[in-house]
Amino acid sequence: LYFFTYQHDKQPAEGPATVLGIGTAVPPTEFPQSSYPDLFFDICNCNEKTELKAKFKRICEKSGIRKRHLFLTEEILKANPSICTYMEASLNVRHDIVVVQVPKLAHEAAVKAIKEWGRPKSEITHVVFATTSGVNMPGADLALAKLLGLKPTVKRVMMYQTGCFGGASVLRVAKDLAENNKGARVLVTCSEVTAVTYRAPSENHLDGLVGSALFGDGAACLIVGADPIPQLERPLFEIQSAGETVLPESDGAIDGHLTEAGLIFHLMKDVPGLISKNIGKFLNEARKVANSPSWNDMFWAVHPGGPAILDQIEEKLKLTSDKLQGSRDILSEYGNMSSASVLFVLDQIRHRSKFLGSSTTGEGSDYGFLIGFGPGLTLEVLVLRSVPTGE
Ligand code: WCA
Repeated sequence: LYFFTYQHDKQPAEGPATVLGIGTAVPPTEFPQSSYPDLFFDICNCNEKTELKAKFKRICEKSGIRKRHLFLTEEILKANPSICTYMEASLNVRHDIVVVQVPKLAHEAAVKAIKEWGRPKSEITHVVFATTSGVNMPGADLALAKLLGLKPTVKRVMMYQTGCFGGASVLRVAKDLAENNKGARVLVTCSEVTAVTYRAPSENHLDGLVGSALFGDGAACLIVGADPIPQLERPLFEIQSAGETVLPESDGAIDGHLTEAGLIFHLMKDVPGLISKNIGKFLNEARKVANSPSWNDMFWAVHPGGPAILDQIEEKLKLTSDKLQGSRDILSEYGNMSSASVLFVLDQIRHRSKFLGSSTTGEGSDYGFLIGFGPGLTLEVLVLRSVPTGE
């Protein structure tokens, strides 16, 4: 009977979806950015490409990254040379890695999120999972549910190939699930392992160099539910609204194609310009939900896609330098972890709030944005409300 328990009576919750726990995880091997160009060109047998290596060094120096964590160690790469050979058929090798590692890293993050939430995992009713690191049937959502030992009736949503905006999409979906199903507790996960995008340097793919300098591995997990049980569940943020748009004249600015040689990314140079030029209009609509506080009266969890994007948003919206510090901290310590990044940033903001002795989990602000962007160019924005810290 347990396997077939079916929920007939669907009632909406009373309050908004709230974040009740956050956990993150990264692979153990750290790669300092300062020594990465030597290591990368060595492993890929490309040391004779001196100009390309000098360009890669320039990109690394301007990346805003101190270190990244990657599953692909020198040892694993040496054992799998097809991954390090430009455009060689290698999808099978890459998939063998990510199909196992993506749910494994998600599991590590989920255990931490569930611990913070403090409730038994049998209370999890839904799983929402996004990754751009490989595809599989059944998906990473079921693999995670099995690793955690969730009940077989848990309702799953798997979102493959969203790219970097997936971190906001999972929360938009979780919000609808939590608010439309009384008592729902949604396990929300993004997990990315760059074994699918790792690519040897080539003069024919200069935007690939940018990816090789920026991308990192990581997983983040949040528990989302409405109407927290007093004393037993502690809200960290409320999700007030969620919206999505496609930026004008942005076709092809970021795209990715899954090929025999893995996932090939294309980035136009103008991505930072396209985002900063268009973001204000959409955010102006979104901030009406929060009674239109000024930009600097809000907290900002922005996907750290690259330092130029953060710099240009900061400049365009005249944000004070502390507003994007959470995003810069995560970029510096982990690189661009695609969908997982913005969830790491939200985690960092509540930790910063504690560190700074702020009055709310939003660094002292009541309202804030969580902003994801990626292929499309798609922009996803959530308006969040922080909670008092008691400081
Ligand atoms: C370039 C480019 C370019 C600059 N093409 N050359 C999916 C799965 C995963 O597992 C992980 C991740 C993902 C998905 C991730 C994404 O979707 S990322 C998309 C968002 N990110 C970006 O678009 C990167 C934004 N760019 C930057 O942050 C900076 O431009 C950058 C760190 C790359 C460089 O810093 P800069 O702009 O301050 O410096 P420069 O001097 O303008 O650029 C350094 C070099 O990089 C220049 O070459 P050179 O020879 O003159 O030194 C630029 O031409 C080159 N460059 N962007 C190809 N898109």
